[in-house]
Amino acid sequence: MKNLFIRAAAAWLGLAFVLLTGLSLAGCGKHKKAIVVGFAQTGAESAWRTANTESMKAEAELQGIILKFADGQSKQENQIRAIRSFVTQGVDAIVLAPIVVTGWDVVLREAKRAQIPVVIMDRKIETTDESLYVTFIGSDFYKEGTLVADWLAKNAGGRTKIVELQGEPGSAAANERRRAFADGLKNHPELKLIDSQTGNFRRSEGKQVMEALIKKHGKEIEILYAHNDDMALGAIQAIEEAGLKPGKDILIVTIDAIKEAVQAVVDGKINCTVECNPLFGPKIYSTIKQILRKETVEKQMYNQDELFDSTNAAAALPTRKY
Ligand code: GYE
Repeated sequence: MKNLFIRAAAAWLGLAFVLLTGLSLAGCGKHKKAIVVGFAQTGAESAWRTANTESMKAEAELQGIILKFADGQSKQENQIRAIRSFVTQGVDAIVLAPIVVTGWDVVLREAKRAQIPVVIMDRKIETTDESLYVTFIGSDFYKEGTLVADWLAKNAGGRTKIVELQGEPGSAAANERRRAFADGLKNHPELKLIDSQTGNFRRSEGKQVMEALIKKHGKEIEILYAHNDDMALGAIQAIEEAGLKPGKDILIVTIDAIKEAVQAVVDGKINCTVECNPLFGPKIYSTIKQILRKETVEKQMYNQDELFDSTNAAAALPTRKY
């Protein structure tokens, strides 16, 4: 009797043990530690940027990634401070959208020493040590500038005098879009850049600077090349307020292809906008997961972009996502 009781108790204990370990193992699987990513964003200077931030936040949520988001408010020192704090917090990976190309080596070395992988996104950096980041993911800005110049060469229709609204000085986006356009014009000596000023990728500054350019050059301006849609849309206000017709009196070519700009192409106020897709949160996180699994990834990954003008803007408009 006593024996039987001991055996039954032992059997129960054994069963309980198996159940408990099974449960806790299953629990481990379910509550696998979430990946923590620190993201140093430039700021919120444009519609492109807002769409990019939204893509990074929404996708993190979808994938169960904990995103620590730092808005740099258009200042490099804020971004540097954010990276330092990510290092102190011991995040699993850091994503940096560098506002300017230079000045990152010191802080990136701190991340490297802490063995935190860094993904550079959107804009490139210049560094003497390429091992300070794992990969770059973003658009090919040089190609974008080339597409604009080529489009103009074919469609300027006898117009020759160009003014340029540049993006943030020192940013990869402004540098490359400017350089590619200038290179493109070399093959078309009839096209002439008569002035070039920064509008910092912002709509209000695009308007102000265009006002000043119209005051300075008057009717001489035949073409406007803006490094992004926000500045082009600001400039359109200035052009209309000066009693001129955007898209007709002044041809307008720009970059980003935000929905509002594609609409302006349909309305005939912008003549061409080259896409720069900001919706690459999914690509960023899938790459981070590969890196954390110790897989090798390519050093540069470019997003696919296309061009919109009067031939395809109307068809594209309903499915534009940003
Ligand atoms: O074109 C502009 C934004 O770096 C690609 O920055 C980005 C640029 C984009 O403010 O609208």
